Amino acid sequence: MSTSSPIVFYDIATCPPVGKTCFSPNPWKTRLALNFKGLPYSTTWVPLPDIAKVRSSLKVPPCRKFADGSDFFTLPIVEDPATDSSVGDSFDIAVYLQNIYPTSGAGDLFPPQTLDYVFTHESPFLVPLSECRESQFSEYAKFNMNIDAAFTAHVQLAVQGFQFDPATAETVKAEFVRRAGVPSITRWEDFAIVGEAREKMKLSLRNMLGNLATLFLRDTSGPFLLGTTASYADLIVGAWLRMMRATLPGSEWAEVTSWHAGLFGRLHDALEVYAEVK
Ligand SMILES: N[C@@H](CCC(=O)N[C@@H](CS)C(=O)NCC(=O)O)C(=O)O
Repeated sequence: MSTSSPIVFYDIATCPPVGKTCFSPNPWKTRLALNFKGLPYSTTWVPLPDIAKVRSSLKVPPCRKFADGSDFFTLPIVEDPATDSSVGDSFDIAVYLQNIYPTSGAGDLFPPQTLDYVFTHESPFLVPLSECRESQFSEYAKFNMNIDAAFTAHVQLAVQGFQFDPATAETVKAEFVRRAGVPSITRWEDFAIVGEAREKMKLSLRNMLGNLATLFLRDTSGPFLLGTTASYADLIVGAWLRMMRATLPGSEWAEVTSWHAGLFGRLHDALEVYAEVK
């Protein structure tokens, strides 16, 4: 199989400089996985309001729905000319890369391991997460879903730090307000969480990471879940950490990296080798 035509990776355009401000966690999972596999690829930056058009033009069906049941068109998508495939869900992309390029780059994205982390959340999310489908790597699929839930429950801490592309920022903010569909949110600024409520959510984030840390402490040779061997499970957590680093005020990111004896700061930094934006 030829890899001469590079893969095209579609990510969401953010504030210039291109590639310095990307914060979307699911595209980050894909970027980390592509770099882990050492595959040649280029990034196509898609303005958020154009995602539905681009996804439809690539004939990739939506993989997420809004609470009202309507289609939610998302990125990432990976288009691979080598197999004439387009894959449009970050988990499916990682599985695809593993199946098509099993030994490339750093090797196995899905080494067998127990990933028994469960996050429980009382109230439903404003926008439901993708469902966990049957997968060849079901332990990882469940972990992905639980990690998405765990970080999504704290995403309000990050929202005011989203660095939108100025060309579409106002449209995007208005769309997010519309999607929230709750009377208490009529302007973008209403998403902000400040003061005591913010401190409470930070404590909850700290506790959530503390529970997650117990999995990382099974092998203390670190910084990864399997000690010195990185897997897609580390990339899933690492992608959300990238999002947090890009969006939290610097002093709060410093707090996050100091919690739990610096475990998550070390994980974030250890994944820097797979974080190049191409
Ligand atoms: N299950 C999907 C979810 C993808 C997803 O939710 N992507 C978000 C960015 S992290 C998105 O494209 N949002 C577009 C929007 O909010 O309009 C995956 O893992 O790829």
